[in-house]
Amino acid sequence: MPSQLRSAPPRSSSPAGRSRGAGVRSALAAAVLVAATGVVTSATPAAATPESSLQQIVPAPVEVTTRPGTAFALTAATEIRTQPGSAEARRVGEYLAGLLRPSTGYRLPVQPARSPRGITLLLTGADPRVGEQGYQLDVTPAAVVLRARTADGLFSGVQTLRQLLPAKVESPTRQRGPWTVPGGSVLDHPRFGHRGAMLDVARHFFSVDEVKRYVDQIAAYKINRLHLHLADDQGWRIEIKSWPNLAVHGGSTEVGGGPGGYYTQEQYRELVAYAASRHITVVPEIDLPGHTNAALSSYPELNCDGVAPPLYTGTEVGFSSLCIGKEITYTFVDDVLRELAALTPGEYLHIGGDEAHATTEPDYLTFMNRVLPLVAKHGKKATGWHEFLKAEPGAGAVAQYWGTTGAAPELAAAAARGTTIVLSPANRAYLDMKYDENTELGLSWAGYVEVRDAYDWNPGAYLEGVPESAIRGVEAPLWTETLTNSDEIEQMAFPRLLAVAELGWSPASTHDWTGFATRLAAQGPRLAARGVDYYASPQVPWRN
Ligand code: TNX
Repeated sequence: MPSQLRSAPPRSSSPAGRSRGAGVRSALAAAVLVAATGVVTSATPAAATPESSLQQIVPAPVEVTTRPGTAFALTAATEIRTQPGSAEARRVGEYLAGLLRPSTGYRLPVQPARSPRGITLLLTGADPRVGEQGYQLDVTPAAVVLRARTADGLFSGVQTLRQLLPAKVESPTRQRGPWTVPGGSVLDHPRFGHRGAMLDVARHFFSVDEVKRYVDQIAAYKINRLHLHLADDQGWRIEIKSWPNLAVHGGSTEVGGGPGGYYTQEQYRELVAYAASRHITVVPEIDLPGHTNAALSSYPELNCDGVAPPLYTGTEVGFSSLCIGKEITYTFVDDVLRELAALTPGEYLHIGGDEAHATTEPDYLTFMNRVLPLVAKHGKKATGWHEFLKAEPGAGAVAQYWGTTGAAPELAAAAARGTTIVLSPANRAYLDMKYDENTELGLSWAGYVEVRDAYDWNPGAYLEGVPESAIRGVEAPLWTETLTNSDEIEQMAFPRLLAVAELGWSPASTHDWTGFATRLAAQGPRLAARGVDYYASPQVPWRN
């Protein structure tokens, strides 16, 4: 271990009032470091010694081969070449160029590949082991060649490639080179198909631009699902044309009484398209039948007593329920799901189902048994918080586990029926839990979640009696009772999101806390260069 490793976090240079996160933007200047792994030891004749290493990638790849002493140099003359005839590959090439142009200042023209020179993105010739989402990356002094079977795979490979360039490549402003990529190869593919992040835009509303910013950051770590929690007691955030008051009234406030807001259908489509351009599928959630005060406040007829409650700006859960016995409830849900399905290209609609403490058990079952077929009627599959398993949704449904023990017999029974599971254990994956007793933001009902807690568990063996084959993947939810802007989102999400991303992507054989912490340290300057004010956990040997 290099002697400059330290166990204390770098001190914050953040403005007053932002002390909670120990912001580390200041670390950037000092962050241009030689890799800790010692792979690259001598300068190459062709290029300067790379600052980055194939051993530092997050999430850890399946197979890495280093070729010490060799490197590729990105220069003003470098071109990006993509699979001839593929618009998708070209778009990934344009995305890569968009990442590299601001800091390098190079033109990096994107054109069809004729020969593998410069940086070449191909949909042919990949090792079959890469599967549908993986990639193969070869870096020689002559070229960087990225191969995959799909554009998803190329996109993931691009995320690896950017980590092989110096950290300052992430800067939004022009930096001085050299821009050297260490020589070697990567063969990579994900452990799980679902690598999710959830953002609660209901407790506090976040603008389209704030959500896009989050999308860009999660995409860098190969997250491929964005679950948007679009409706809760405190706010309804999506325009529904057949029930306009949901957004206009139900979206008009948030926790603490702020102005709230909602996405027009056009804005939501824009968000979905933006996420798709980062190879991320949006999974929209309308939480039902509880967590519905904003809807109940918007339409008196949805209440059993016909009286609309006031809007709610507190943070209690479990006090609201749609009226299970009224037919109009199902007309309402049908309309909402129809409109949402039409706006959402992804396969899944999330119908919530959690913490329905104000709904009796028989009513809950009645409700779910009416609503599950509505999801199917609109051409989608249902996903829900694990409580919805009480209604025994059919094979094809996905349950999202948010418990904290892993002991959940109903999950094992559901898995045996063909239900698959996304894991979001609250004491591991909840990004809104405080890191420790000094964290100002966040909650602590599931305990403190330090970086090591977020990393040190095995999704494949977490749920008692559930085989890894029933696990679709992992998801890190970010609830926003205490969070109001991108800076606060980032302090809670980073660096823990990287832990969950790695659990979702990397083979179990790479799991090692010390190794992860070292690789995470190398991500610090990258996050900082992107302007992400991450929490400098004392568990991570940040280098500065
Ligand atoms: C539980 S876990 C909730 C949310 C809260 C969150 C706060 C789950 C499905 N529901 O309503 O926002 O805790 O951590």
